[in-house]
Amino acid sequence: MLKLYSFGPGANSLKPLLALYERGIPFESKYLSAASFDQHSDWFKKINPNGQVPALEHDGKVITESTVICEYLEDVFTDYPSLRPADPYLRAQMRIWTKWVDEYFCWCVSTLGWHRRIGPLARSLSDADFEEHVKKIPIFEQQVKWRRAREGFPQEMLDEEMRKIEFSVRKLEARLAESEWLAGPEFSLADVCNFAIANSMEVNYAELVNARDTPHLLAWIKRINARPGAQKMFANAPGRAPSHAEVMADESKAKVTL
Ligand SMILES: N[C@@H](CCC(=O)N[C@@H](CS)C(=O)NCC(=O)O)C(=O)O
Repeated sequence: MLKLYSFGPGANSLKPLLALYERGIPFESKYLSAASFDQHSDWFKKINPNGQVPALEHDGKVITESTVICEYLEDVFTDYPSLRPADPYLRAQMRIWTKWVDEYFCWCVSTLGWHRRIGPLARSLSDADFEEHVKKIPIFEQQVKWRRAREGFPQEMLDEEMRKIEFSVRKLEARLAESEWLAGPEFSLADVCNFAIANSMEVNYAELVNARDTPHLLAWIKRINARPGAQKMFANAPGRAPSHAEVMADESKAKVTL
């Protein structure tokens, strides 16, 4: 039994989703709604006590951390096409890129995402409802992030994160100008994990990611979107998650099919 809990094909959830579709590994997909705070519900915290997606359930065991899940799938499902280069040097390059996403690229994009999306969601709640939700968040740092998003991140923090995003975009563009894929000649987990964060940048950071300034990055995003695995993943994605107001107006929308 292989089951992936995720928010659907975006950010950290996209990494194992795309790896599974690319490799053709059969699995059961369970989508959670961020707008309904499913990740902080008691039933999900029994699966991942951190209250975060993605989480993989395999034969009664739970694996968390998006990049670790991708590596686990490689270690266990060896009969399927691999997204890890066989050559040790190229595999090391792949890991340098996945580590970079997890430790740098993901964080700056995440802060701006929380500022733009989670802030309005958090402010749409009454003080009492907000405090009720925060109590259910298991990671202290995430509680702080929810509070910060609600009250507004300090401008100097947003400026610094934007500087890091610009640096990240330039770094990806430079690498993709010299190589078709990030870790070398083959499509690998390096591409999967960076694509998870970069895919929406043409829309969310159009001033940085566009045909004039980052033609190679844009072509790479389009190449990955055109792959059969990605197409299948997006075709099977859940519809737009209902907004918090919609969930409040109609409780049935808050339910997740489990
Ligand atoms: N390091 C973790 C981060 C997981 C994470 O940040 N998940 C986000 C979605 S991309 C989440 O569940 N956010 C909801 C929350 O923290 O309330 C990973 O790579 O899996």
